[in-house]
Amino acid sequence: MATAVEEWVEAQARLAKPDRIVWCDGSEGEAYRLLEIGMEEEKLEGHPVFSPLNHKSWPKAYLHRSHPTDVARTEHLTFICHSDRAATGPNNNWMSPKEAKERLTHLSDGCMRGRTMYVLPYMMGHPESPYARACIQITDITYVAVSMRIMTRMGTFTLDKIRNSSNFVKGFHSVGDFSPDRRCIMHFPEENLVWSVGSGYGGNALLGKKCISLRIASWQGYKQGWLAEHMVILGIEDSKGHVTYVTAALPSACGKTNLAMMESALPGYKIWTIGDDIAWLNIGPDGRLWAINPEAGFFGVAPGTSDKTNPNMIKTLKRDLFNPTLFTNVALNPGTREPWWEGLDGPTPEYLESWQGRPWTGAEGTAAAHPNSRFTVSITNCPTLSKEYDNPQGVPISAMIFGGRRAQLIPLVTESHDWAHGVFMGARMGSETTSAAAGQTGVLRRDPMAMLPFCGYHLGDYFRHWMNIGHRLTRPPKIFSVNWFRTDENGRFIWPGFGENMRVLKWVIDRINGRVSARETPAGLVPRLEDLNLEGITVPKDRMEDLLTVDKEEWKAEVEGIREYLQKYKRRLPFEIDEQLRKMTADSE
Ligand code: GTP
Ligand code: SPV
Ligand code: MN
Repeated sequence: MATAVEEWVEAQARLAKPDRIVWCDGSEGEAYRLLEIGMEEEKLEGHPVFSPLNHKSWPKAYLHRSHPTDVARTEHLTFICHSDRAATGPNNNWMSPKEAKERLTHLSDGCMRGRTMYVLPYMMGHPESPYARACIQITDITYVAVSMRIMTRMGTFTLDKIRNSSNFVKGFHSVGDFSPDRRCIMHFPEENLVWSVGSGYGGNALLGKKCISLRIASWQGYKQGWLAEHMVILGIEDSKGHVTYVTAALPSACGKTNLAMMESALPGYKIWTIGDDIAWLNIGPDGRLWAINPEAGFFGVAPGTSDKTNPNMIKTLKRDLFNPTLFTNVALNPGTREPWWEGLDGPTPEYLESWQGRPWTGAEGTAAAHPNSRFTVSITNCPTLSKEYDNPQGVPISAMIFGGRRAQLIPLVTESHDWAHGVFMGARMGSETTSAAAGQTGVLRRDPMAMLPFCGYHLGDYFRHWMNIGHRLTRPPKIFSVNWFRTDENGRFIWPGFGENMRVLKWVIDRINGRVSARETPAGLVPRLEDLNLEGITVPKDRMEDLLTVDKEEWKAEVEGIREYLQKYKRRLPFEIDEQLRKMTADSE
């Protein structure tokens, strides 16, 4: 008798009509066989799906060039298809499940003709974790199959977990004809189903990531009493060897990966990496919040990654240990077959091919690597990987940090007064947009908890859910906000960032342990300058003061912006958020 998984896969095959079906076992050998197929058989815009890079300098590295219109998440083509439209909120595009299925059935009918359908059984989370989820994705491109092998725990053990139950999250993926007109990423939270056609890009196509581990999981968490968040998880070891675990939510391309594997500029401190993008948070029997990283790899932004900014990532990428490493839409030095991107160490090679494979001289005024070019690499290659990474229970969280990219106003670091104020701090976050999503960059948008594009239900209900989680925690983490991105009158970053961010994390730990006091501002509690370790830092003292000052007039405008934005969620906002809004408005007058 066919299992529920087999029945589902067969039904998808009847619709998509692939020439053949391959059930993947998730072995490393299989990943290399798929790479061979991608190098020899599959073509995309005339070039192979994969080409090998220089394996002397970049072991196991392969280049993938995407379709030129398929380089970032497309939020306007992303839908939540819930039977109750009101449940999805103004923060999501909605389509009725019936209409969405009709559209998808039409787009998917015969979409795999002449192609292979790969069936990928994988776990989000350690298979032994009570918080893990079993998932099945089908796809018709080797790029996605290999990427999923790197990004998740893929293997037949998943099928043993599922057995004959229907308790698995389903993902249908086809690149279709890559046309943006026939592209859509649809989520069916009531059916544990994601259906994505027309894109091969990360967040649109590696369905275990944003689609399942955030949009579907956030809805499950809402129903079941836990949180799925766009957060890094890291351990901070102090000079006495004590490790404090914290999470941090920053919007796309705002510094999560860099923070997760930072090389501390403060002697005696060390960062241990657990996750760089997604955290699942459950309340433990001890009344604390415990975090696991459901993923098994990094899908990181290439530009700006160097030995100076993120030496641990360069080491990860060059390590000859587990799995192939993929580079997507970076530039290529055709002479040496080495990948290149803006911000990489060393001189710019004389001759480069752009991310689209065309000769590049720099005269074009455009970047050689796409600004959202990325690498896909196994987390197990990371030299700072925490020994707790595979712990099925996760790690206990002492602080949560919200951040954004703000050229003005928002202080380097701020602490909230309590849980409700902290949730409000997350809810009011704004950030200037980046190239991780299609559309204009550098525009300020409100991005509550860095979850605006990823919360699978009404943000008003989400804020209430956060408040409820707080009521159930007897030892809640402290909540902070950070901003690494304040600029001077010439548009240059004032704060050096990267490894120097350790100075801010140290203050966070000192506050957790009650070692230092803090100063009140309209935005919350900020450090006294003398409590920050600034030894060896080049930022002048008055500039440092600026980074910790909240301009009253600018803050008033900010308060107005926040109020206007949160108005959208009005009827579903929890009363605690209303209270915080009132208090903030009164304090700013
Ligand atoms: P997603 O993978 O899209 O979720 O992005 P992310 O939040 O992991 O961002 P990532 O760490 O990849 O950083 C994105 C960009 O911000 C890169 O170009 C980094 O070089 C830059 N960046 C990261 N941290 C800092 C920092 O502390 N200061 C400054 N100025 N730039 C930073
Ligand atoms: C992000 O955009 O937040 C990413 C990359 O981490 S993607 O997987 O495309 O969502
Ligand atoms: Mn992300």
